[in-house]
Amino acid sequence: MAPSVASTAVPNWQGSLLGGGRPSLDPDFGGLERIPLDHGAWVDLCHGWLKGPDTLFEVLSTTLPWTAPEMVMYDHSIVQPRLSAWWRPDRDHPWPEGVLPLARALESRYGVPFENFGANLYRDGRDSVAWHGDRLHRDQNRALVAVITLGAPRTFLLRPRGGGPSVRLRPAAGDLLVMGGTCQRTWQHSVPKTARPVGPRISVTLRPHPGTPIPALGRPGSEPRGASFRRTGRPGVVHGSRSPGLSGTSTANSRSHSSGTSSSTAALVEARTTGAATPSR
Ligand SMILES: O=C(O)CCC(=O)C(=O)O
Repeated sequence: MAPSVASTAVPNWQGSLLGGGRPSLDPDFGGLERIPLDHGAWVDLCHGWLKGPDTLFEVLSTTLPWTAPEMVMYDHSIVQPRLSAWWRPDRDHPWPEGVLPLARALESRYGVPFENFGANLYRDGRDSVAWHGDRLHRDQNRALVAVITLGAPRTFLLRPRGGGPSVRLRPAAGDLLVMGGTCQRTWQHSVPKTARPVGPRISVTLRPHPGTPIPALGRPGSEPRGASFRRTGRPGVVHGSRSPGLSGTSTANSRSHSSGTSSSTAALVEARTTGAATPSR
């Protein structure tokens, strides 16, 4: 593991006109679209789920213990072309400021605790992540991986593991993307490099702990709790065909996290309307 990298290593960061202010999330996941993929995989997209994403960007970029881990490629190791920080929060390793309310809101919607925190910092267009499915979740029939984008938009690609047309998404600051069903097993995703000038992007990733049973989201007639649920076959840009329709269900519950947090954490991100995203402890 490479040593920690100075968190001030975020070049060219400029917030947007509308991205500042106190972060608040939409507990109703308004406008959420489900993109059904082949082989039992799907992606949920909720544009503008988090208001004030620039404020959270500033907090996380300056407080997380960023590292540039090495990864083994064939017979040699290379430094990962992005910075990362991840852990499973507990009393000794608390949630980063502002992140627990996001995990709680996801738990409320998807019916399973999102206990593992990760973040990736793409400093500019040279940073990227290659095609992959999450290793820890590949053995599970179903998995959930939530990605919240802060900072600059970057292209996010998905392709079937066995080959086939790819799906191109472009999540922007405040957008929520959730990969579900068999997505980690039957599909791969990547954030490719770009030669265009782009500002830095942070992806906050939240996942249930590996091995946690995941409810079968998507049976017809029983949809996730408390939100409109627009079905679509058309993400921003699509290459190739996709399977129509949607199937599945969600059983929401209100299990609380056992992990610790600080009062400022809950204070930084708040539900935009009262109630649903309030921690249920
Ligand atoms: O940064 C992203 O949007 C993708 C993150 C990801 O794929 C990962 O960390 O496994």
